[in-house]
Amino acid sequence: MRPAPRTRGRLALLQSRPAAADGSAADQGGPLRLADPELAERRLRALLAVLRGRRPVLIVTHDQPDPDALAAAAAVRYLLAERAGRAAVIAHGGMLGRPENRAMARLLAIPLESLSDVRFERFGPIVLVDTQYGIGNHSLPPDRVPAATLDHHPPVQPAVEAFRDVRPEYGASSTIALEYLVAAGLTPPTWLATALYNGIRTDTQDLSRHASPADEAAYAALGPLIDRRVLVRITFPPLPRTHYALLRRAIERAVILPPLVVSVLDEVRNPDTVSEIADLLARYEGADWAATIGIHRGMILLSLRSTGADADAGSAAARALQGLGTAGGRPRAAAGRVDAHGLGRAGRRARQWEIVERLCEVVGTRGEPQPLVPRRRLPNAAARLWRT
Ligand SMILES: [Mn+2]
Repeated sequence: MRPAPRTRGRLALLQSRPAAADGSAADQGGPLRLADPELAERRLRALLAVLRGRRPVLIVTHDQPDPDALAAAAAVRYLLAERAGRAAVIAHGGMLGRPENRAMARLLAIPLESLSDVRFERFGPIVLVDTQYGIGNHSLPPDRVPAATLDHHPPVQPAVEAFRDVRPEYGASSTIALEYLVAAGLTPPTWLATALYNGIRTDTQDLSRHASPADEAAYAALGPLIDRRVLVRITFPPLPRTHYALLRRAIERAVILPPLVVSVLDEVRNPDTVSEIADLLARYEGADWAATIGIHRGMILLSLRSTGADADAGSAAARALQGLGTAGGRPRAAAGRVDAHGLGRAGRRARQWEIVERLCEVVGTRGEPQPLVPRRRLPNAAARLWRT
């Protein structure tokens, strides 16, 4: 175990940081001051206490883990290794969908296992990261109760775990995880700092979306520690030819139903495609709402984005899927899913357009539907949504 510098009450992240030659990046950084160092230490002790034991810890993220989930999970694994001499495995359901997320795991060497390969009897306690027991976005079987949870999504039910640290006011689980490292007197190595920075960066859109003062402090403290060349390679990874075909299909299918732009993708091989296309459509200058809908393994997936001033994507998605499925999210970004296993191929496709129709209702669509890019005619289902 590496000895780490530690000062009580003033937990410095970057005490021995050399000054940057050009004085640029380093000026924005500085030691991470915890708002309440004693609380952070209490939380650290409580977390390590519930994770005591000899068998490896199982760290579980939500399915299709995003950069924030990957980074926070990697930080917990690092903390356990450094402070408890404890092995841990990070496991998730689904796949690493976005090319950016695959590049992150590869370039930062974050080891991941598929939850479906996990033999639970090999493991000791379970930690849920960036998700919670009772939230439908992870694949931990319900009879496996976690010992601990670190998350920043609003709690959905009373705690079942011995230790729960859920902070909905935070923009990223990475910020929460970093505070544990700091409380433990650990400075994240370059790869982990880069991961945490990327986690905060993506979950808060560069601190523009749902960022708390704690996220801002963490981001600033991490800045001088990261490898910016690697971060650029993660942000702009090489794309396979299939990716361009996918973009073409999504754009061709996009329909403007003012103030909404929506693309209905039908079957997608990769469920992250749905959120990726929603992010792309959200940049269309002529709409306040962007939605993407697709089908993956019998589930209909919805991603909703809002760019309007008072819009709330989370509650809009919940209203659109009410009685059909589950949804949740934040004012700018939300996701939902509808179980369509009972429907045939045609039924599933029709159900997607039923969701579009409900979205139109929720956001108050008016005016004639138009294709986003010129094409001979609208999809029939879109043409039928014409309303006066
Ligand atoms: Mn997150």
